[in-house]
Amino acid sequence: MTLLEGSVGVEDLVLLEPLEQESLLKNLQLRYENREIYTYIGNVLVSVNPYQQLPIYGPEFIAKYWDYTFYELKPHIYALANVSYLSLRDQDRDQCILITGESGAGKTEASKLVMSYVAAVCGKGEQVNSVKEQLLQSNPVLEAFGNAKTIRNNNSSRFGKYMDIEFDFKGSPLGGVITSYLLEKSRVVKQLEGERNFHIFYQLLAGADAQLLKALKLEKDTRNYAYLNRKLSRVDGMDDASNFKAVQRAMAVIGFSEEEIRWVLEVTALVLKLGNVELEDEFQANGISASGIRDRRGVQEIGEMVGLKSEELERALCSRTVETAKEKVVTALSVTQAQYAQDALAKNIYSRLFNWIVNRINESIKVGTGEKKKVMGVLDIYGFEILEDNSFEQFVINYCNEKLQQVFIEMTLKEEQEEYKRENQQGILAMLDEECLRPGVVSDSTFLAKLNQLFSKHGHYESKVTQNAQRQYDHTMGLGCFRICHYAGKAMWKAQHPLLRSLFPEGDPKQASLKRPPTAGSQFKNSVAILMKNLYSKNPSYIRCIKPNEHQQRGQFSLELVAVQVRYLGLLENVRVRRAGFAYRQRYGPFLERYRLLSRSTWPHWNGGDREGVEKVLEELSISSEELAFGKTKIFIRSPRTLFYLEEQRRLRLQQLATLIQKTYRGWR
Ligand code: AD9
Ligand code: MG
Repeated sequence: MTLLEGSVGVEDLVLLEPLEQESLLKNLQLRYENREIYTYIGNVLVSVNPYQQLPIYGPEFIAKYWDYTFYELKPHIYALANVSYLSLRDQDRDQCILITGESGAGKTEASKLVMSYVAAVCGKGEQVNSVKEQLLQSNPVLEAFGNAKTIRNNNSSRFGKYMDIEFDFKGSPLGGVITSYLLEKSRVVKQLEGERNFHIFYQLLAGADAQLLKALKLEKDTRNYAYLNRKLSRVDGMDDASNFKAVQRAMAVIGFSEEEIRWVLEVTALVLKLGNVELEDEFQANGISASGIRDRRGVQEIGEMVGLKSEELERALCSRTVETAKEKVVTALSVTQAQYAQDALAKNIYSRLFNWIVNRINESIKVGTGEKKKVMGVLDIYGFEILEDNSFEQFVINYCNEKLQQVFIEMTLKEEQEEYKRENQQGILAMLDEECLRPGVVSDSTFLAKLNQLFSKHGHYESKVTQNAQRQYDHTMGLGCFRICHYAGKAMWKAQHPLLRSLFPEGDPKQASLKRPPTAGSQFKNSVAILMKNLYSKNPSYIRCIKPNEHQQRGQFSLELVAVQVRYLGLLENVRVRRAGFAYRQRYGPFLERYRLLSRSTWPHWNGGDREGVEKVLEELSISSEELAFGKTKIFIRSPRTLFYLEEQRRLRLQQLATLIQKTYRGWR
């Protein structure tokens, strides 16, 4: 359990010799094959998805990582969570944990591990425990409504999530705020082959008892629903029925009333039933085609369930009202247009339901404004996706990922600079110049320019994807389907159903305005901008997730696939930047604890200060002063070689001590 463990590669990529793309990949592979999925780049955690339950997350591991400092144990997500939590609790610094990686790389699992670690170590007591429980139970609920099986991931997040967990001054959790980003609502009406709709639909059909199904006028068989991919109803290893029970329990724990839970299920059922409404050509007058509803039963059932006149719904689907300041024009829609309106309505209802659920959870977990809070934000977005045909949704997903990459670059660099500044005002920057791997690095902006240069070589990340996506984006913006939604929204507001009605406030004549609502694209851009600002104000920790193979299989490590990710995550550059400064930095206390056995002055007893102790040790080992910088709270070591040397000396010394003890022991006998 050291920084370096020969047989399983280095635990910190900063120590890699030689440092190249190939050795970096090999190191990750070697570790992966030895079930070491975590590796550091300094304080950044690289995590390779194991696709199997590893026995490293139990309470005994939580206890261990709680007791030790960062570099004393093997790399672990708990170590990162621990540092972040302690910095929040003891240094009063707001935190954020940024988790990136492509679809299926393990971001959502990582975010849950962070949350469960923090929940396990922060605060005690009945009140605190119930807050923790509410925060943790938000996960199954949001996953049921916001995750789906995709080709890449059986439990793929189809929305972005940022969660602030708020603590009091002692570090006990008070509550939190969840922000969700643009749900992929097109999935509600259409899925690719091999993919499913959102989990909740299958959970509901599989898990509801006969009575509930009857009340919701649903049939158990997923094949009866046009909006569910008929070829695919089950996912291996996923128990929809028992997950349904878990979701209902979780909602109750969070504080949804029985009535609210029923409303949510009714609106979910409504979406399924809406998809089954069949439209047909009704009449052909003056060469204009118009649509009508083939079988009124479905529409009537929907109407009964949500208290809406079926004519109202029919009108919402089959005609369009365009309002201008002066007049109101009603036009009949062709079948194709009506089907479009039908899908748009279903998508709208579902995505608004999702937002309502997020808001409802927030109501339960929100913290009074009067209290002074410390905050830990956890960001888990949908992963980078490159499909044959990138749609608006892929653009949004990738846009968010790119922004995040930008945050990562800027913040890691800023952090490096600031640590030098904090620790030692002069000297260090000058020392950087000569020997470092990237000479001439003097400011954030030159650093950044250099990195930009490096990144632009990986053309598919920065330029090509962005440009393609931008075209898609502009195209989508031009569609302006809002008017259709607008009218359907009015019809939904007329429903008696309290939840459904509240999802469409624009239907209220008192609220009605002709102002064009902001487009999804501009809303998203704004919310990402707010998010970025929020992240910049916090102390960041990074988890870089890597997907080892395309088959969701344990034990398979595809060098090519990982190489692509290592490249666009910029891991090699990350290690270089880190090494350009000092490879290793550690607070004096823990460093002395580890190495004090190497000096006669500090072993076996040392009564002086930590920093003086460290000086003594390094002096006695004749480590060149060029290799070292003494900061205010930390020792900096320039090259990995020096650290290798220290470690080797320590190993020899431990052996020596062991022999000594054996001899003494024999002597006693
Ligand atoms: V997406 O962008 O939302 O499509 P994620 O979130 O990156 O994606 P996720 O966390 O959902 O991926 O991980 C995918 C699957 O990998 C999980 O459902 C688990 O089966 C598996 N996984 C991920 N991390 C771990 C882990 N630490 N231990 C065991 C894991 N299994
Ligand atoms: Mg996810």
